Amino acid sequence: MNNLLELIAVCVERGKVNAKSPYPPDLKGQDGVDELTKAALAAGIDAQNVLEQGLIAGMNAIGARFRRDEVFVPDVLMSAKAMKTGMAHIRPYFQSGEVKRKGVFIIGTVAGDMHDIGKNLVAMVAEGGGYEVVDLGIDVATEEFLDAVAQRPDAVVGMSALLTTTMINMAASVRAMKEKYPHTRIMVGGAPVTEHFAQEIGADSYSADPQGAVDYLNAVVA
Ligand code: B1M
Repeated sequence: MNNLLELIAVCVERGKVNAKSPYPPDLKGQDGVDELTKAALAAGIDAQNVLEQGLIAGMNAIGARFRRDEVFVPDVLMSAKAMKTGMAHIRPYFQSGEVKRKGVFIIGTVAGDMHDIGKNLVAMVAEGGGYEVVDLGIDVATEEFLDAVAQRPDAVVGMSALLTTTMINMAASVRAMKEKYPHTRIMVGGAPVTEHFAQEIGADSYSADPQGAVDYLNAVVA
């Protein structure tokens, strides 16, 4: 049984979606996350364990390797695709309440900024880390962040900025959020953002990469 969970984790880490998928070449013809997740559930393995010890373990592994520059953006995208295939089998268990997510993470790229590749990676790795992700997209106005928190008051908020010009908008959004919802935790990131800047604008945390974002979520939510 544990062997199945380990296989799921390896397939998520390697981006092996299903048996038909030719990627990665050395796993061609072998079952992927799709078949293995189905098999694990059919074998009666607890869905929460399939999620945590299989799918999330695999995403954590790829997130850590990405942080160490051992793999690149396309590798993480393939892992996220594989993870999604497995999540489709777990979804009914979320709906029945049998499987729980760790918490809610609202994320968006700040106003005026259209860059979303990094933000999407953070969202995928956070989802892979066991969080429900509310992705507000790009060019997110302060009001949209505030509205999202009004609907999900327990959420942690993530803001991404890729332009030095939109870092100013990030500062404004953080300020407004802290005025209206002082207890809401805010994490910021994006290429020009620094730890120093995060502190200066009153954000609770800065993360340089997706795994750092998940580490922060685990520290404050779990
Ligand atoms: Co733009 N762009 N761009 N661009 N673009 C940059 C950012 C730039 C550095 C290029 C350059 O000049 N060398 C420059 C910014 C300069 C500056 O601000 N000082 C720039 C510019 C100027 C512009 C335009 C103004 C260009 C123009 O029109 N004249 C324009 C702005 C549009 C707008 O947003 N209003 C523009 C447009 C675009 C495209 C649309 C063409 C495209 C975006 C496509 C898309 O995102 N869908 C684009 C791209 C692709 C880039 C570069 C080449 C790559 C960005 C990227 O996706 N990196 C970029 C140059 C570069 O970085 N080499 C550039 C890969 C991604 C995985 O990394 O986003 O840093 P990153 O995310 C990382 C971390 O930062 C972190 O995790 C991710 C994974 O490690 N992270 C977080 C990100 N968000 C996080 C949030 C967190 C935690 C971690 O917690 C919440």
